Amino acid sequence: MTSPLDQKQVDLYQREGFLLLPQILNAEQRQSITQECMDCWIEEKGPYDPEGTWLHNALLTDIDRKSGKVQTFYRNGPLLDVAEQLIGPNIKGAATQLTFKMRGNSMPFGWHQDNGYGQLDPANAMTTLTALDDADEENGCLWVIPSSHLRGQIDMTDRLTVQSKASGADLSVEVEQPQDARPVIMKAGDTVILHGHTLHRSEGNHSKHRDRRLLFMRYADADAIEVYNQGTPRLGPLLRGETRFEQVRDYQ
Ligand SMILES: O=C(O)CCC(=O)C(=O)O
Repeated sequence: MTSPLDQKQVDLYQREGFLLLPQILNAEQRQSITQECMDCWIEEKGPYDPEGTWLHNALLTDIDRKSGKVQTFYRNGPLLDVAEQLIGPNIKGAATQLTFKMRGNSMPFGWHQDNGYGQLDPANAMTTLTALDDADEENGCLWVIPSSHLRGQIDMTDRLTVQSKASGADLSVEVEQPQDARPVIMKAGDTVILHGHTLHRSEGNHSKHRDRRLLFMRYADADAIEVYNQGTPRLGPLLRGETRFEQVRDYQ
């Protein structure tokens, strides 16, 4: 394995719970992935609908199954080496989705931990969010609370009947010290890596002319189980190393 991150980046990720990686996709790669993602989005959802629900306007799940370019990026792209460096030698893909905030969509997304949705054990899973557009405070960039992952998992047991974000379950939490929060300003093609316990949120997109589209891909330890699903393995493709779960080994 190549080690894409230097020690300073690894230390920063461990200390702050997030890490910005510039230009994981170059302009040409980003444009062609974006085009394919948009084709999938329009086919399934049509254009942004101001009357639509949050779910309708924000998420398209399993995008790796719909876009060949996303699948290649997810299964064989440079973020896999990052996952191996930060998680360990045995890696599976845990989820993909488009998470969009089109111009005019002013709905915020509250503070949450990605491991609050479909909680995994071990919890060292990481989310990668790759910007398909420049993202800043005007068009609804992410905000994070640095080092919030060090406080661990927020207990969601009383909130959970359905585990999946795709179900529209709102698992946002009240946060005591949001003055620590930092905007994650991204150029199109940059990727931010989030630890599964890092609290993050976004504001609405208040730009009249700019969409804010992100490609979400999550990687986990290949033996990670779903805590709220009787400890069954999270299904997803085995991407590196080994797993004790046959269902993951056989997953296509
Ligand atoms: O789309 C957004 O603004 C929020 C995305 C996010 O936090 C997530 O998908 O975990």
